[in-house]
Amino acid sequence: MRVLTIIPTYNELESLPKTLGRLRAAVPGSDVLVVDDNSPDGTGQLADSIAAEDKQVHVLHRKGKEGLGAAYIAGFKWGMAAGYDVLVEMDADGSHKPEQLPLLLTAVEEGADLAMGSRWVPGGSVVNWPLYRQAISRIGSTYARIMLGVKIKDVTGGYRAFRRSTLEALKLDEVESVGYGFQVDLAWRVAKLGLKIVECPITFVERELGASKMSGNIVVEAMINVTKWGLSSRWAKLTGKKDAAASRA
Ligand SMILES: Nc1nc2c(ncn2[C@@H]2O[C@H](COP(=O)(O)OP(=O)(O)O)[C@@H](O)[C@H]2O)c(=O)[nH]1
Ligand SMILES: [Mg+2]
Repeated sequence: MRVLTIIPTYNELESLPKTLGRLRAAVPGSDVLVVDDNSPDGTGQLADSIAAEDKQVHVLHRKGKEGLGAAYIAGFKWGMAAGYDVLVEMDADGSHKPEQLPLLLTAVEEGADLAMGSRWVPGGSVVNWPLYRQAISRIGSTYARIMLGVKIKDVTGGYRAFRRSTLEALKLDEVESVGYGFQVDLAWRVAKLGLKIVECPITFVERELGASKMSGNIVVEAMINVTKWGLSSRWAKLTGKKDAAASRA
């Protein structure tokens, strides 16, 4: 299996080299694509200098900050065009331990169409994560689970390994959500296709360096979208009509 780990970056100058070093040591077989949104702090240039020394590291430069979702979609397209079999999502800030990537890759090897790192299954945990962030994550995941009828425990999590065929089955160009909404959107689309999703327990460690790009707007957008998708798919079931929101998948 040819594996590409995609790392989106926005102002991750301090974290990126550490995360890259750990990833290359933990899973030397995985190539890496850094997707930088023209970070003002020079993360993109730093990534270029690392890529110049390491043939397995690549950098995709984007014009400006367009959000996590847009960065991942550009990264997925790049990876699919380059022929990778598995495409991994990983944060730059060290929250997703590179040392736990083999758990996700093994799940895909054993048949998962999407392996998701999960904080909220037995064995999963969070370290140094503020209580309010834990509350947002748990409440958001529970709400999405009920609204959308998916079984996934950690539906906003962003440590994932997609089988290439899974991404090919999704209509990536129709995905517009950002932030957490993007992660929920993708997971829901995979679930609706009836593909095999496996949650693997991970230890999520709060970043030690740099600042979070999470904002209240991102949380509100995710909540509104989950409500819209959930209501629209219920309405479609009740009326027997095709679900406009659901049929996007
Ligand atoms: N390219 C790109 N990366 C982003 C953007 N927003 C966030 N990221 C990256 O996405 C990852 C997760 O963001 P982070 O701020 O750690 O969110 P948190 O963990 O929820 O607090 C990090 O690697 C960020 O640098 C964006 O607009 N563009
Ligand atoms: Mg983070």
